[in-house]
Amino acid sequence: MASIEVKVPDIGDFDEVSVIELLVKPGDTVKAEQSLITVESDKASMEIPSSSAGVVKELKVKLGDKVKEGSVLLVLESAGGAESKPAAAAPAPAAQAAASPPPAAPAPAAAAAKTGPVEIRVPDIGDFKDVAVIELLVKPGDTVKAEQSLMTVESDKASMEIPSSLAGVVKELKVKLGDKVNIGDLIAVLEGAAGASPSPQPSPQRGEGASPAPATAVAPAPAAERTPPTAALPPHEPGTPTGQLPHASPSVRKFARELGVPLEEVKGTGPKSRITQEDVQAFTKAVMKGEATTKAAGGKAPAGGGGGEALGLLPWPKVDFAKFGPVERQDLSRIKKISGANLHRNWVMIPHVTNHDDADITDLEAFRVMLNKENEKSGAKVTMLAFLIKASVAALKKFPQFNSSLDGEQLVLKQYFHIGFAADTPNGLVVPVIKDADKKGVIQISTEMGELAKKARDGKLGPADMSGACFTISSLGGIGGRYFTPIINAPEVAILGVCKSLMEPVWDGKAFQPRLMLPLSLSWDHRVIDGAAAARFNSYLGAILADFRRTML
Ligand code: CAO
Repeated sequence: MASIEVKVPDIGDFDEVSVIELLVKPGDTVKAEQSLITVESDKASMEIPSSSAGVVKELKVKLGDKVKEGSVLLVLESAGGAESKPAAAAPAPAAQAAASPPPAAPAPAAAAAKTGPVEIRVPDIGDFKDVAVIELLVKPGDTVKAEQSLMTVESDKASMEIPSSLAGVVKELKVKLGDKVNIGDLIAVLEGAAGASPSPQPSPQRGEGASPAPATAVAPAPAAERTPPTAALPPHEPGTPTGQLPHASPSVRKFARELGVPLEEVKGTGPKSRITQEDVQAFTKAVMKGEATTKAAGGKAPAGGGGGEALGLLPWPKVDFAKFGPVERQDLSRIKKISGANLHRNWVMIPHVTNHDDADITDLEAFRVMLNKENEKSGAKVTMLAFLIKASVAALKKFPQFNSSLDGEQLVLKQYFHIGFAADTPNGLVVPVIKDADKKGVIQISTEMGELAKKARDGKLGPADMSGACFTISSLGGIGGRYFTPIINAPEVAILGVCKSLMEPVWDGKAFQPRLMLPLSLSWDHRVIDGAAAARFNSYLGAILADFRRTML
């Protein structure tokens, strides 16, 4: 067993590059030529391969580190020992690229650039032949600065942007997406070119600066005036593909980093599923609209009807139901579509907890029946729901955090008491609102509820009828059932579900007594309310329903 240090090979002009991805970890077995890390400059990214096979003993770099030729990347335990050589001694393809002599020189351009149109050509891109144009970063009519990137080219393993050596206006683009280009190929014609960057000096190290050399500018001028091309970043073509780095150009990576977008979560729509700047923008928009969140944010929250793929779940099953028997398809009603999307958001975004309890409404129901008898002639019917609204107002007054909404890191405590009630209509669920329920008696509340419920059934509720609620009651008491888990109607922080009251035997300390018990289900937002407060709220509500005189205390 021999320990060997794997170092950054010759990476051409690049002084310092950032480590943007670690492709191996201690304990991994790597083959010779297998990519170890990905590094990136302003303009290009590339993978650095291992010069030897072995087991990774220790990583000497971490994400964000700056490395340059000769920096130690990791220590390998080499099983073969002697046959392994450090990268510097056995140049990786990158190093080989850097070592190849610059191709025959096109002419210098700077001097001639100020007059007439200027041709911009592909500079020395090392060993790379037939690299594909995967992104055009300018179009005819664009004004470009010297050093501004004109296009991105890509080989199997590296991508790089080709900058312009001159400032000017793009008159004509001579390449299109998917074209294969080589050193010296014409990229574009610039007009009014001026401010040429200093002619890169030919040198064994291929020019200066930490970015690929500017595309060679060639004025249609005598060949003698041409300058030797300078080197682009010499990428490598290691034999073992790793495929771990999202497929995107350095400028798109930089853009994504600036926005904090995790590129590995972005779906590329470019050639070969390449991630474009538009893909990053679309991803950002989706997150802003709440249609997606990053994995780091705890998963996705797709809008109503969103696919489970965004949550990392299996896609929704697609079944041809007609295979199993006759079916009929119906479009969802407008109300169902709207309420569905809202319910979905609320269910996903609010950490719900539901407390169940029972309220003894024996005396209250007797009172209600008596009232209704008294008012038989006038036709004004008092409903249990009206009492529940009044009781809820009393509980909201006692526990003000239930009458609040979250606004960022603040709680908005409301000093008004507007109570929504869920109403079942042929077209779906709606929630009309009884405004200022604290200022109204149960008879008035019952009358208003009857009017609003009729409007709801007739599809005549206006936005004003359905807005401003502080707390909602969903009553299934007229239908049946015992308990359920109502979904909070955001931005409210709690909702009360009510089911059908039943006569039950209740132990009074001496004997079982028949009592009319009303099942209550209170769902609350755990970001705002604690379990103990919820239990107290329910218990207080029950006490009021058992004896309304308590509201006077
Ligand atoms: N226990 C026992 N009986 C009850 C009761 C309860 N908790 N609540 C109501 N009842 C009785 C009423 O007294 C009435 O009986 P009578 O006709 O003998 O007087 C009967 O049930 C029907 O009441 P109702 O439902 O018409 O009236 P309401 O005031 O209770 O409710 C409204 C009005 C609009 C809320 C209701 O019609 C409705 O739409 N409920 C459905 C709400 C809903 O869909 N919630 C689920 C939302 S989540 O999908």
